Amino acid sequence: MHAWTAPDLPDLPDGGALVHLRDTTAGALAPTRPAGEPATLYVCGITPYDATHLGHANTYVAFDLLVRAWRDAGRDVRYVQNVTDVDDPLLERAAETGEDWRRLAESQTELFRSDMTALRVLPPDHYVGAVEAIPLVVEAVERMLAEGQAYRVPLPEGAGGDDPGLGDVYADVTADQLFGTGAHLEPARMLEVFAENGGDPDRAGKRHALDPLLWRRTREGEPDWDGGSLGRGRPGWHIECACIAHRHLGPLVEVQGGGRDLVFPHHEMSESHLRAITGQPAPVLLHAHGGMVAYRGEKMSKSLGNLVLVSELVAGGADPMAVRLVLLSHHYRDDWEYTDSDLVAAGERLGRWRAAMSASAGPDASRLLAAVRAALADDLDAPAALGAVDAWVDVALAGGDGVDGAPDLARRTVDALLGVAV
Ligand code: 5CA
Ligand code: ZN
Repeated sequence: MHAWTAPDLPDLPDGGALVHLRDTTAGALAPTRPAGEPATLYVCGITPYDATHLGHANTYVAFDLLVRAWRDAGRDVRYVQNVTDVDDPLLERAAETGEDWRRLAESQTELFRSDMTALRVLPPDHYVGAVEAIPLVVEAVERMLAEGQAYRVPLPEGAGGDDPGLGDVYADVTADQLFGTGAHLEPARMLEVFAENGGDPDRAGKRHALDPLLWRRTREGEPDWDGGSLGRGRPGWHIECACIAHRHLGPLVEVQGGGRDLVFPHHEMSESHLRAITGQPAPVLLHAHGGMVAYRGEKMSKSLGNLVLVSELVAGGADPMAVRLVLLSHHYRDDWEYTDSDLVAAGERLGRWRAAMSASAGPDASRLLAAVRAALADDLDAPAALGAVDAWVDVALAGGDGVDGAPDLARRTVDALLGVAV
């Protein structure tokens, strides 16, 4: 499917530094690869059954900073994002409201595109829907079955359409020696989190309670597709991301990203599937996860309904760049709670930046550029970058240093590196 229109990316002098990210698996800061190596990034996209809320936006703006810092450092970035345009929560929401599931997915994906455009998020190079990826999934699951990494589970009564003999297909987690080494959870905790996040530990006929679904055969009232030797059905969630990442990024995903709610089971499972597909023990170099955004005391989530939508803030008159500044004022890995006063403060900050950067002369901005680059290279420390810009703006508004063109360099710095157009 198509992504969205790319915002302009102004040129900056020289180039940025090597970016370090905190790797969730290692629990430590780790260098990304140097210029010369292709930069491959996979970020888990939305399940389009409700519009973009600030939690989603926080995740995509965080990885947008990574893309910007990498490009500034001269890396050749290949960025892939998926859309989970068929899955249980989407089908359940469509069934509840009586809306056609395809129309729901299309309309919410379109709203996401317009939100990302408003927030000046650079689009992925490949934006791929789960439905589009079905042939890849079928091929991978057929191979996993043939190689003994997956197995069939008999269907409940009435499932399977015309061909109930073929079962659903599950991955065998015990076939992967490295399963569990991503999230480092105790077995009991793995079971709990699995059950809370789309897993089915109690499904009769599975070999292991944690085995994840790869292919779900036809069910009454659910869409299904040709599954070749698997029989008609639809893809599981984790295999979708593994297949899309492998197809578009090749054997090594340098960074796999998403919100922290995806550490387990989603990223544990999808990396395990990637090991099965590639035969490589470490198909993901770094796992990076954003914190959770809350509202009114709880994690912002579609299922709880405590959403602050980007589109509603903008429709209510908020400047999208102020919304972006709200997000950037928190470190991407921190958990935080949105309040309306955050937006007011961000609007005031934006006003000060605009005033300072519209002048023709101001304080030398080359040190500002270096400070913003250094902040981003250090685990995408946007709050530190905003602090450096604020310091420059304070001096500028106080009438300091009349260097011709300095405000223009400051403007290009915040646009290219922070995605804030002033
Ligand atoms: N389609 C899957 C990933 S393959 C999915 O998780 N979709 S989602 O719509 O539920 O979430 C999209 C992205 O937003 C994920 O990276 C998720 O981790 C992140 N996210 C969801 N809720 C929040 C929140 N409250 N705060 C921060 N990030 C969030
Ligand atoms: Zn995913």
